[in-house]
Amino acid sequence: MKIKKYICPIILVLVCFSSCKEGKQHQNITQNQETTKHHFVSNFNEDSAYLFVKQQVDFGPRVPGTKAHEEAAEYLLGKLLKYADTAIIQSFKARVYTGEIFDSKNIIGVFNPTNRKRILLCAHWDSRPYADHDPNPENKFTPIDGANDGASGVGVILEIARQLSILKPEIGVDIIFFDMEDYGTHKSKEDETTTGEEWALGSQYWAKNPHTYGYKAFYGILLDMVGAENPVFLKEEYSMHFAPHVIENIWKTASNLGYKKYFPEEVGVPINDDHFYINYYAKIPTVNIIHLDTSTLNGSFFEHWHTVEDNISKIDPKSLKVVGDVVLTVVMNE
Ligand code: AHN
Ligand code: ZN
Repeated sequence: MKIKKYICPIILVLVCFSSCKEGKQHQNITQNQETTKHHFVSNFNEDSAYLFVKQQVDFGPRVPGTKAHEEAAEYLLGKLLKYADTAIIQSFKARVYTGEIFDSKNIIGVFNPTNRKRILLCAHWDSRPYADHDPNPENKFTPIDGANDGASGVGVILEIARQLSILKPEIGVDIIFFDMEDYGTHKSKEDETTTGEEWALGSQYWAKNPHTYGYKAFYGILLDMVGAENPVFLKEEYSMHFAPHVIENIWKTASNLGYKKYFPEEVGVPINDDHFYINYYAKIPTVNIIHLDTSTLNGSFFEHWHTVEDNISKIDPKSLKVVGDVVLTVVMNE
């Protein structure tokens, strides 16, 4: 009896091994083809993405006109030169709401420059010069680290760039790190002349003067504040207006990956952010993946938005992984 018990499964395995060998091999090939086409498995590394966020924050607040801003630009260009096929800096002068003019830099990396099918991935790399939403009045003119507001999106995209340098897909991918997103009017200085166009100066410049003449992409994805603990990404309203098909693709991918809790089927408020100008001037359908949790106290953005608390301690590698997996999978499934 004892012997029978052991022999039976072995015989079964042997019989199956010889008789099903051909069929099984065939099945494997079909599965592999499907794997590369529709079931890409993301190896996005959250520790690597976290390090990319920390390295930016370690320069200090990346406020235009400061040494930290200059050093961070060098760092970001170096990373894109390493991972992409080419990388360039688009220099421009930006006039902010105070009338001051700053030398500014959009930092751009290009994968597969000759492919006409392209996707644009972007985030802003500057950090806000003032914590004007800080509850402590003493902090209201203190520059912020912008670990979440700025560095998180850039960190996720740098890790995607590193993954693409390994995966080498055929699709064209352009990465743009926009400067001068966050130099908008200080809360205490808003008046009837404030329009909202004081923000997102880097994307406004690029959308009117793209780095290549007549630049087009199939669609764009902007990341903004993607690194806080337990983020909720609602379907931001401008994104729904300009690029509903991109939203549906991203939210479906997130659901397939088991990330529905972070990407619920819910529409959020419109946000005046870089993607608006890419849609409006460059006419590239672009969505904003932005932490918009209507259940939080301050209405929509993440809790420590434009406060001195937006530092590295608020970054959760798990959140970087969620967003990185989703965006990398969307790109690789194209
Ligand atoms: C305003 O609320 C004016 N802009 C939101 C865009 C933004 C600022 N994202 C990060 N910082
Ligand atoms: Zn901001």
